[in-house]
Amino acid sequence: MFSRVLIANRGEIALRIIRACHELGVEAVVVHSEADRGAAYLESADGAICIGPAAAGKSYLNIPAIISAAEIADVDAIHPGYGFLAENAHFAEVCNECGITFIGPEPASMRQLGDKVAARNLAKKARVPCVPGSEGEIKDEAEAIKLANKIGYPIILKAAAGGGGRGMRVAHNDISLRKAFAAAKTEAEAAFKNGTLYLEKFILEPRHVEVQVMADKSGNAIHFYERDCTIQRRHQKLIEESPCPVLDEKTREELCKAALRLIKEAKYHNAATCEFLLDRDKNYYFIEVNTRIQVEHPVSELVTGQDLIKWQLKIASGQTLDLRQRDIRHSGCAMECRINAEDPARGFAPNPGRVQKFIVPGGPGVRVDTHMYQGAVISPYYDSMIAKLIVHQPTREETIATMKRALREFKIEPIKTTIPAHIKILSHSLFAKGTVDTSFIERHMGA
Ligand code: MV4
Repeated sequence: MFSRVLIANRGEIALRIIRACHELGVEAVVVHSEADRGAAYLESADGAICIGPAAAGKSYLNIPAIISAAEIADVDAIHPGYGFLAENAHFAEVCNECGITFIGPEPASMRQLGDKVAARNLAKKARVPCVPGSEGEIKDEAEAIKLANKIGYPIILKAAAGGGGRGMRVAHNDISLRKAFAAAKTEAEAAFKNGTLYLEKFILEPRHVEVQVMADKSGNAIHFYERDCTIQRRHQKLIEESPCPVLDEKTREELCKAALRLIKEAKYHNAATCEFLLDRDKNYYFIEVNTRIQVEHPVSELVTGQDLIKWQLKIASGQTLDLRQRDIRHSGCAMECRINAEDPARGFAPNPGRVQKFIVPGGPGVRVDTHMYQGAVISPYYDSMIAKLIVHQPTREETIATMKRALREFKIEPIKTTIPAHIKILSHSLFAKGTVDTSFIERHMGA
């Protein structure tokens, strides 16, 4: 195991990684920006190094500054958390070249899966169902129109370098496809410096279901079941849960095994999430792989009793995943509500400022992952997520009841948060039935 790890992240995930390090007897040094100077979570670390100004480009995305901090702190490894540099293959490469282990996959795996066209081809090779669509890149409008007429409208154009909903365009006929193609290409070139597009049939009213996977360097790969992340707003997940409330046992097992085939085909190591769309007939289609630990990983930790961050550290240090798939049992239901400092009355605009009151819920079945406290200042420079409220209970009904109770216990003032929105969603009969799709927020949560 490593002696000392540098955490190239901030906030709740930095604290989550510090805790995992300490449970493994590893020292944790954390980098921070000028805006995060004095933050409480830094006190839990064994060292804190300021790497630059508040703007992420000058601090949390500043590779030379982070590598310098790693050299000064004399760490063995760097954990990138999620966001920032977590899926930056160049950063992983620089770490490895400096003799510092990047806690995550090899740069080549990250590059391959970061290219959604390559990931799709890999999935097909592993006999993982993909959405009907193009074989590879769609070069021009004529090719797009030809294929769209073959598979049938509506279709969706996606950027090969995209993901998470950026650079996507839906088209319902030849005319809208021409416009969509030009717009998607321009957007992809501007956002990713890569205008490569591919085409898929547009799945109507899908659910978003993802499988948590972990693979070691000796060829062992294990899944930690699925998470349903259907409750989203503008591609921002709001609520995640496990199990997916509409999956039957047989489809669940098939889906999880498909994810494992893909990860093995990619010769992938460390934590990954395979994303799928689930249509109304319960068909699942692979869409993309995330090569990082995700925000919602605690949901899978609670239903399996495993510590995924500790597994990341163990695998990166060369240890084997000495677990058998049958040892990973799924128990009960877990759900996570993302508490964001946003004002629902202002279209969920970020709502930074000083937290005067911060009363955290607790009691049976409740986990709160946060770096916030009374008197803390929420910076306008970073993501607005300030806490994750995660509940685990035997049944979905009990989980929802505990979550509502915990949401009401959670007092954050005077900052506006997503807590009232969560109470509203959890009180909706469609959510209780579990028969929502990805348009739920837009359709049922208006004003
Ligand atoms: C799709 C789709 C329908 N058909 N692909 C959005 C995020 C990105 N990971 C993939 N996304 C979608 N891809 C096909 N072929 C619909 C979405 C989508 C969506 C997916 C999951 C959760 C919320 C969503 C909201 C809008 C669109």
